[in-house]
This record gives sequence, C-alpha cells and structure tokens, in this order.
Amino acid sequence: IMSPALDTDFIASQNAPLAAAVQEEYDALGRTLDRRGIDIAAITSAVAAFAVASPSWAVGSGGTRFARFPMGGEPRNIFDKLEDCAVVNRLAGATPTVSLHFPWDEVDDLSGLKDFAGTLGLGFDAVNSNTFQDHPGNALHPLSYKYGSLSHTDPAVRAQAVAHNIHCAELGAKLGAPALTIWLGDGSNFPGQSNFTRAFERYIDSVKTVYASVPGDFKLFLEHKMYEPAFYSTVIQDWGSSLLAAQAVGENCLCLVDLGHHAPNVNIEMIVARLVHAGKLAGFHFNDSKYGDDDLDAGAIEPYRLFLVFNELVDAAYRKAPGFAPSYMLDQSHNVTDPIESLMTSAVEVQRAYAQALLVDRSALEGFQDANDPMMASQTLKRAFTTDVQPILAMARLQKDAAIDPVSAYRASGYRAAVTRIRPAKSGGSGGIV
Ligand code: AOS
Ligand code: ZN
Ligand code: ZN
Repeated sequence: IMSPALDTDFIASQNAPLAAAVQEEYDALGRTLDRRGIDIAAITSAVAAFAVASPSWAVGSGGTRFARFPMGGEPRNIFDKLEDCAVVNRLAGATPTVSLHFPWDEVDDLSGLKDFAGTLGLGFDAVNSNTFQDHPGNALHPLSYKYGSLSHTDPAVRAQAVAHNIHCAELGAKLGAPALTIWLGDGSNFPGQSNFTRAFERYIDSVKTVYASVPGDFKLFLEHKMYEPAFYSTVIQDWGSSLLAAQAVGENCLCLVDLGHHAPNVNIEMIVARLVHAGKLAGFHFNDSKYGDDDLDAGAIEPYRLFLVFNELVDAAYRKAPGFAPSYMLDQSHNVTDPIESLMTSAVEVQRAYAQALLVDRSALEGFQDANDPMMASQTLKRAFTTDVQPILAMARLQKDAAIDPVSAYRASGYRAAVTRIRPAKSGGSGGIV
C-alpha cells in the first residue's frame, strides 16, 4: 500500500507546524542539562540509535480468552503485518526490526519475505517458536501439545517440539535474525500431575538438542513465565529456572525477561542486574501490567519500574559489563486500541525510560551508595526520572525524518481507513493469550 504514513513529504508536512516549538523546548532543556554537566546532543544521538523490535503478532487486535473484538484493516498475513510494522517504524522511528512467530508467519518464499521487509526498511529480531498450541492440519505437528512440548513425558512429542524449534532457528538464521526465543506453556494444573525434577530435566535435554543444531553464533533465548496457561506449576516459571537451564545448555543460551511474567511485586530490575552479572541477559519483552501478564502498553501503568530497569541497563553499559548486548522487543496485546498507535506509543515510552536513565549522574550515585546516603541516592534517580525528556525524543524523531507527534500524524494519514478498504474484516472469536 502506498500510504502517506510512509511518505517523507507527508511526515515533513505534519512536522512543519510543530518544529519551531520543539526547537525552543529542546534548547531550553539543553541549557538545563548543561548546568548538570550533561551534553544534550550526546543523549539525543544515543536515543536516536536506540531500537526496539515490533512483535508481528501484535499488529492485529488482541483479545482475551473471553472475546476478541476485531477492528477494520486487520493484517491478513505476514506481508500485511510487515506493512503495519513499517508504519510504526516510519512514524515513531524506533522499531527497525520485527520479531516473527512460526508457524503463524511461515511462508515458502523466505527470500521474498526478506526482500519485502527490506523494501519497507525492516529487518528481523529474534524469531519465536510455538508449541503452546496445536497446529491442526500442519504435517510437522501431528501430535498434541496438550500435556507439554519440550518437557513432555512422551519422547515422540518432545522430538516433534525439538524439530519445530530447530526448524524455526533455521528460518530465523536465513532471515538474518540473531536468535530464537523459546516460550512454552509446559507445566501442570494440579499438584502431583507432573514431577518437577523430571520435567525440568526433560526440558533441558530437549533444549540441548535444539542448541546442538542451531547455526554458528545464533542464540537461544529462554523466556520464563510464572503461570498461564498452566495454573499450578510451569516448567520455566522464573528467572532461577531459566538461568539454571541456560547455564546447563551453553554459552549462547540466554535468559529473556518479559516484564509481565513475574510474581506480583517482584523486583524485576534486580533480576536484570543478576542476569547481567551472570552474563546471561538475552533481552526483553517490554509491556506493562497491573495484575499478571496483562500485556498492556509499555510504561502505561508503572513508568518508574521501566525507568529502573533501564537504570540497570545503562549502569551495565557504564560499567562495561562483559558481553552485554541485550535484544529489546515489545510483546503486547492490543485489545481496545489501534495496535499501530499502541506500538508507536510503547516504543516512545521505552525510549523515554532509556533517555531518563541516561540522565542519572552515575558517579554521584556511586558516591551516595558508598557513603550510605539513601536519601541522596534515591533523589539522584528521581532527578533523572522527573526530567521531562520529551524534547529529546521529539528532536531524535525530527532528525531522522520520523514524526514529532507519531499518533497525530498516523491519524492524519488515514492509514487505518485505507487498509480497512483493502483488507476484509476478520471474525471475532477468542483472541488467544500472548
Ligand atoms: C507469552 O506469554 C509470552 O509472552 C510470549 O513471548 C509471546 O507473547 C508469545 O510467544 C506470542 O504468542
Ligand atoms: Zn513474551
Ligand atoms: Zn507473555
């Protein structure tokens, strides 16, 4: 589709009336930061270089197990999904890669898919396998995953899940993706249903088999999740299990942190620090939540927590933690918003947390920590968090010809109405849980 949302002149016309105010606010913030010894241009270029991947599965309307309310113009296939992701990237300027999901996004012509993404200015981040549901009619998945996949009691189901993961890694490698993320529904609903130890050992054996077949420096990311779909126990339920498994499997097997996959009140930023220490932080699935794996837009509920996660990441980079190179991805479900608007907004919020974390006076913080001054240490973080970095984010977008105000530009482009005319409506049904 040729949409104004992808057109440089259209975006420039949207930016024109806003540019003078952005410059004024940017200059004022520049003077404020200068007084704090911070060079705004350096922060702006770091923010401009920061990227987070879009999830291919998030551009359609999400849903719950109760219902899904479809919207107009939902993507029909991976090509439509990539077009939507291109709009997100073009307007917000922060999502140059997409995370694919197999078999949902599987096509025969991989090089055609890669070329198509390339023409849209998109590449690929970690790909995802799917053994958390059955794939009726798919010859590669004749057996059911009802009672698990990589940890299943039946070796034939384990072999099928292993083969699928190897296949996904091969597809990913051909597309230039750096890693395969493995998230499973494996677990149990009743005490006694599953032997914790034997299931974990079967899981590790299976992942080792996948690992032995993945190409070169391709990485495996293990994604833990406390519960859901299993409601009593989950095989990889926390970062401890994830780390034990990753350590047993090998150097290129790392632990992925999805912000929605933890027990309530858990200190996620501290988990991040521990995984950095172990050299095992794969990266993130960013989203936000109030209760569980809500998959709300990043920064929508707890922006301070997002900032504290980035504070650990910026600290790791500042300390030059060995091998520190996390992958940043969004993983959200958009049930009541236009997914393109939510993804753009989320990418901006992740960038905002990064920009705020860059403003932390690290040597002052270290001094307060060493001097056991909790008040000043906490104020050092708060000072960075409460700085309005909006002019930096807007300027970073303006400099790369993205939209100063992505959501307004998107609405003015008429993209949703245009794709609604082209793409037939999809039925409702239940949305599945991501
Ligand atoms: C599930 O809860 C996980 O967050 C997965 O990362 C992801 O949402 C899924 O693979 C997409 O269906
Ligand atoms: Zn996730
Ligand atoms: Zn999730």
